[in-house]
Amino acid sequence: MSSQMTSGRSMSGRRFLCVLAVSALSLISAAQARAETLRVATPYPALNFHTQNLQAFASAVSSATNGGLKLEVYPNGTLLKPAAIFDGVKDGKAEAGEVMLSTLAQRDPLFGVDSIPFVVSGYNDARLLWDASRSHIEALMKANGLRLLYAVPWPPQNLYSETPITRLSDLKGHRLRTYNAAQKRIAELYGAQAVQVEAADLTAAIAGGRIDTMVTSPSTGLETKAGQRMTYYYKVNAWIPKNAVFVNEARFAKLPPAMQQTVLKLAKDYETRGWDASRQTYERDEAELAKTGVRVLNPDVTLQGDMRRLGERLTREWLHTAGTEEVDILLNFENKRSKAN
Ligand code: PCA
Repeated sequence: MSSQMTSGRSMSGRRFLCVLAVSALSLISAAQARAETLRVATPYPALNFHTQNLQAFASAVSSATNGGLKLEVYPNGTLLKPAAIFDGVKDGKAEAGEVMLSTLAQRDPLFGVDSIPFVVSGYNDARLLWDASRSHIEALMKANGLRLLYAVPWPPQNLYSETPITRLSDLKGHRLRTYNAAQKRIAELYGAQAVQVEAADLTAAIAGGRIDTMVTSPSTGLETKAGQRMTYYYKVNAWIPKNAVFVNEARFAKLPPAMQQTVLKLAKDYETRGWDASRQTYERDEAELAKTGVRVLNPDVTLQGDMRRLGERLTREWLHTAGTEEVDILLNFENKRSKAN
């Protein structure tokens, strides 16, 4: 009797545990069912510092929401082709994306404000220009159904070449790799052939000799083994372009409000981290580039003069296509800069 009771008690105890386990499992699967996933498309390689910052942002979002929100990062244009990311996120083919802002300059000159040559002279200037332009870019994204999360700069853009360049007219006849409208204009002005190449195809384009000159960061030069062909590298410091990470606004609005706040707060943190990473990457990658046989050079006085004139010309041209809003941004930037110096 007493043994029956014991076993009866233990049976009901076991049943109780089973019920507990089953309901715990169903709670977990309900949470998983509720877990939100946003796919993030980026054109850039997994090991690039932008993508690593994005991955770290995604992990931070996942931890802060206890796995409730997952950002799945697809590097190298694997989810959407680089040129299709902006429209793809707008149209809901991916929930979020990363693009370099100036690749969108043909849609609106505002997107090209950070790639007018020789407007900023370094990271501090780049930061002031971002302070002056951020709200405008945010509004422009919003008008496209997108929510800006953060923006992080590439290191300064320098000139690579297979042969020495002492003046800009030396670009004549070269195959200049281009990634935005400003670079196409430079090719046109100096009689170079513009060859549009996405970052994901750049290693092959260099190895295959499709291009013999380019303007990009030491990071991208290193990642694409530029030094195997282009052993001249001039620190012209042409501009500091930024990548922006954004999400489809309608999709974002469907997330629980607390989750939205978490994402926006972390986006701020990862913008700051991204800027720091960019500065550190610049120094490090330029030193690494030199080790691969690239001659890291300061531009000749003639080249410097040409660059200054090019900057003035492209600023004028940009202002022609721009409206009062764009002019205001540059004035606001100049004001901030004169106060800072
Ligand atoms: N690397 C990217 C964009 C700017 C940069 O430094 C590229 O060359 O495509």
